Amino acid sequence: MKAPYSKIVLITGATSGIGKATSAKFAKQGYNLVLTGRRLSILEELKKKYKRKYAIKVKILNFDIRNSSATKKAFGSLDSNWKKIDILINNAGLAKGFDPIHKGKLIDWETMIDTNIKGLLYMTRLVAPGMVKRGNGHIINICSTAGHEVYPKGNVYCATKHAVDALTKGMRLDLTQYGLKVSQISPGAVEETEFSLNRFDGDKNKAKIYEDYNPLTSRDVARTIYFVASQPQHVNIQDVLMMGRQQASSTQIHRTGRS
Ligand code: NDP
Ligand code: 8X3
Repeated sequence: MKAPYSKIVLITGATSGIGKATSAKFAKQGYNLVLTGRRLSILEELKKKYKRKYAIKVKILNFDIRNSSATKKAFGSLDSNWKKIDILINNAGLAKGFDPIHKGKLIDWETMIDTNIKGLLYMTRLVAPGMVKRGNGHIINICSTAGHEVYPKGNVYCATKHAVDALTKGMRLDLTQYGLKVSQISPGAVEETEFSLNRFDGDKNKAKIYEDYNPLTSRDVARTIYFVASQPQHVNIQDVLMMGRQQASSTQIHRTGRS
């Protein structure tokens, strides 16, 4: 099904996991896409695939979102029509490390803060002024259950996601008066992502945390993001807190097997 008109969706962190699944969902619905990430070859593959399969237009922006000038330069490379973003999905983010606070690595803390908080802010600062000028736009931040509760050894990751929660609320307070919507999605554990592998620095054994229960899949989250984005103009879903059926909270997962 084609979108009602050629809306443009910018998705940060589209090379993997939730961002990639979300790009597939919006592509299928006929939206034009701006896809970002550091891995150029994956962005190029997605662009080729979506253009062929869905006849949509796709732009790719290849940059590190921790770098404010690289982010500005990448967004600035779009022509004026492509800069008119209808939906910004602030998804790029990660967890690094799983240590108690007295053993945490500074580099992990800096990576999470620079990506999850500062990167989200850089992108928003570039896209939001155009939305305000046009009196229209939707910002969807990817938060987490970790933005609503804190778990042992989650310290800094949880702090960055609490910051995302605060920023979603702050953005909404500032932008509603201009006709913008601001939403967030707060998922529990999600598989079909590189999240766990990144958190444990590529250690495949430590990253095996989904084998004895069914967490959410990246497609579950993508479907929910699309649902939030496709509500009637007068409706804004502010937050969706979602977990797999066997997860009750960050610390309570019933590892009773997979179906
Ligand atoms: P993935 O690791 O699969 O995807 C992360 C994406 O972020 C990749 O596309 C990656 O692209 C991009 N990214 C990371 N760092 C940077 C950077 N410095 N510059 C640009 N892009 C970057 O993880 P998920 O899909 O799971 O994560 C997506 C979001 O969902 C994150 O914000 C995460 O915190 C959140 N989340 C994840 C959950 C989970 O259990 N998986 C649960 C709740 C929330 P590239 O490497 O190409 O740069
Ligand atoms: C990802 C979910 O529980 O690993 O944000 O923090 S969790």
